[in-house]
Amino acid sequence: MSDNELSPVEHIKIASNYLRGTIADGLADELTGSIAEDDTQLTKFYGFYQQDDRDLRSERKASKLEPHYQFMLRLRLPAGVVTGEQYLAIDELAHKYANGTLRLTTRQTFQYHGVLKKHLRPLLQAAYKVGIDARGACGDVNRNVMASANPHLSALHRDVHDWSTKISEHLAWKSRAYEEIFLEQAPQGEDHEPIYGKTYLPRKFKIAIAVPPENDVDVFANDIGLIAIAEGDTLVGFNIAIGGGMGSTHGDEATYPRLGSVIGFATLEQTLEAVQTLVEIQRDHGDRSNRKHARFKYTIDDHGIDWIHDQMEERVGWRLAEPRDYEFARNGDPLGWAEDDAGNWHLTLFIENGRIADFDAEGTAHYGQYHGEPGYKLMTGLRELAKIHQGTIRLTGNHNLIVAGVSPDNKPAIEALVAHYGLDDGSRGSTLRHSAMACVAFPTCGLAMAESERYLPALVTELEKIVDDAGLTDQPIVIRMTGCPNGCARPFLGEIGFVGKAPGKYNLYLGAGHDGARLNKLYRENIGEDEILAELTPMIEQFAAEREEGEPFGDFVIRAGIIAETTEGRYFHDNVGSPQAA
Ligand code: SRM
Ligand code: SF4
Repeated sequence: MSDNELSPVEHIKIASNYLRGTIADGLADELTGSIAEDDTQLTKFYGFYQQDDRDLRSERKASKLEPHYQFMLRLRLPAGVVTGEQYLAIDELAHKYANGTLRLTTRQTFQYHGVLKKHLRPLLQAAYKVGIDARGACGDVNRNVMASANPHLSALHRDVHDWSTKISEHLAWKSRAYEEIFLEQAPQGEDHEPIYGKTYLPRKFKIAIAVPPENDVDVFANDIGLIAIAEGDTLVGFNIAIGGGMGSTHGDEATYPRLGSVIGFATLEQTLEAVQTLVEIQRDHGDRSNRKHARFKYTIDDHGIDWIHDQMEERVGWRLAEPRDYEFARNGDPLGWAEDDAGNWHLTLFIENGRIADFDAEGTAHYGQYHGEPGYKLMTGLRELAKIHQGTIRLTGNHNLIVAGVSPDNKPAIEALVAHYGLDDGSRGSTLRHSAMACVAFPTCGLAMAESERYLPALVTELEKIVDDAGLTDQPIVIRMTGCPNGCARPFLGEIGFVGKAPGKYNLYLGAGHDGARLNKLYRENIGEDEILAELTPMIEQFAAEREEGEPFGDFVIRAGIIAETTEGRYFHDNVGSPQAA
């Protein structure tokens, strides 16, 4: 490819001297709250994005002020595991350097919002002191490696956690720019990126590990999904699924969500080599001219799975074995207490939309920007819990939180705090609410077209009435909402998916698999709350009357002829609407 055909971001990477750009100068410039435009592409590799407060945008413009620049900072946390001590440090930093809230993400890590430029360096230094960095949390490299969080198969989960860390370290970018710019360490010789080279990857890259029967990480939404295969309690290898991704653009059928294709089985000895090789195939063949066509899923669909096998064999000298049998039951989190095989306890708590905050008597946090239950001291409650907890804290891919490894002796004290602060161990909110997930969107996300995190709770309240009236109070229906089609809460894996189109308007998608193994399909376009409720009410009533025993909602809408099945990502845009209308 000639240099002229490369996308602007490729040129920025090439000229950056291994990601340095002019970031250090930008941090020192006190005249503006922002950094240079080219550097905003580079800082993603360090885990942070330049944003502005969209709630204040028009007010600031009217007052002829620059936008209220601030940064979102995401930590790298393989498998989403921290100690109590690390949790306390993360909580403290939210108050000291961010907006006093924490956001659990859909990929098992913590995000800070509202970080001012002058606070970026101190925040990253303080996180580093407790053993946490943000290297590669965003950017054109491998991102946070996810792993099944549900602890009920503990021996396997320990192994899988180790694998997520191993892969994360192996694929982390290596330039010393992170240490030099943010930890203020002296340069040490030449930089070298053994896997990525100077231009890194054409686009973001994501890896997750699932432990069947739980698909709590939505393994098929990743560029590489590893499905743990065990003999008894012993991990023997992984089925490898490739080419998952959610991102798409409204009205552009060349873009589409795609679920990973299971291409084979790798033994433990082969796994790291297989993963690195797949990353290298994407490095060498991914589209570097058009970022909308640059994810691994398009490289795969353009060349075919056989080509991937051939490429792998050429590079490593062996082929993957046939995939082993596996079965997923669901992609949600079972809430509440679970005991493991060693007699320890794990408590999964529901965190609505992943937002950890203390809500005041009016039910708001951070100057009214976030809404929750009036008087709910979630952030304080979790902090108190972390103070006495001796095990780890694990984040889930559904932005919930697990108090993991509680000894029988410590369990009563944890239970007392859960009761005191009214934390939701599954006994408070409805089944429907517990199955719902929203992306961040307003006020921080620069790409949001509609509200998501701040609106979904109210919509769920309306849907709860319909579900209760239909006698389906205990029926889990996976609901996903995003403020745009980039897909950050994996909306195309919702049995009911809402994707923002404009303020107050959403596309409604139906029919994903309850186990995260089938995409949904567009049912209605650009509709508001009244139309959403009018569409869903008869459908939910029909489901209550006609469903077969154990039949999930996503399967029912297809069997009942309400929506056509999406069999593959590239057919996502076919038969849109009802099968009758197609
Ligand atoms: Fe995402 C961009 C938030 C998970 C697909 N995502 C963004 C940005 C950074 C907006 C931007 O580029 O300016 C959002 C920042 C919002 C904010 O204010 O915090 C953002 N994404 C998030 C998080 C925080 C949503 C959440 O509610 O938790 C998730 C952070 C995960 C993490 O810890 O790493 C998050 N994003 C995802 C996922 C889900 C997943 O990976 O399982 C997806 C779909 C899977 C995929 O990658 O295809 C996802 N985000 C995107 C895309 C579309 C990528 C594409 O292939 O087209 C963008 C836009 C882009 O990259 O151009 C995006
Ligand atoms: Fe922002 Fe869109 Fe991602 Fe939601 S899905 S956080 S609106 S980029």
